[in-house]
Amino acid sequence: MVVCPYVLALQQTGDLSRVYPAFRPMTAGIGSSVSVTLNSIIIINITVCYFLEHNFEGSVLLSFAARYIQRGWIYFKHSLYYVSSTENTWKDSREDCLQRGADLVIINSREEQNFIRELKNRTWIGLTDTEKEQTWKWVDGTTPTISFWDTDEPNSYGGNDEDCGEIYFYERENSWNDAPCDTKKVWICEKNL
Ligand SMILES: [Ca+2]
Ligand SMILES: [Ca+2]
Ligand SMILES: [Ca+2]
Repeated sequence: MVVCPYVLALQQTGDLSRVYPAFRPMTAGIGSSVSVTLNSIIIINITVCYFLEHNFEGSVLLSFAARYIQRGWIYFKHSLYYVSSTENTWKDSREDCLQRGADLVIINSREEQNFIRELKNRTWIGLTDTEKEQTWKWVDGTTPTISFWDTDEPNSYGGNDEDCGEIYFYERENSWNDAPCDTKKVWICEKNL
């Protein structure tokens, strides 16, 4: 019998990096192919164990995640994240995410906010008030249940039209800023598993 003790823990915590210490989300921008390969091997092993101990659906989901991780996506708590290597407008950034089968990142919790900050980039997030000024909505049409605006933001700075959300000073937990949508920035896509 194959022993896969971490599968149980995986179910309990849903966090691969806690269950399997060798699994580390990569730091964006560094893009070490060593850690990509290592993470892929680990997640493939977990996939096999999951299949042996549990069910087909679970293992399909994990092998699906493994394919994304091989292409440089980062796993964190039931989502996969892609950090762009170039800069683009908010709209074109979103279009890129949609083409990757994802969308701009939606920040649902403090944990997710802090995970995104650790990627250490000034980035677009999936937040906009294009439809109605000062009514901020995520790209899935929901309004934020928790928000991390920086001091005095959103402010339409200098009377400019600032309708797109970004992570600006990522050193701070409250790091969101509204910025003009046609400026070019790095972006982060999120794909929920
Ligand atoms: Ca999210
Ligand atoms: Ca605005
Ligand atoms: Ca602003």
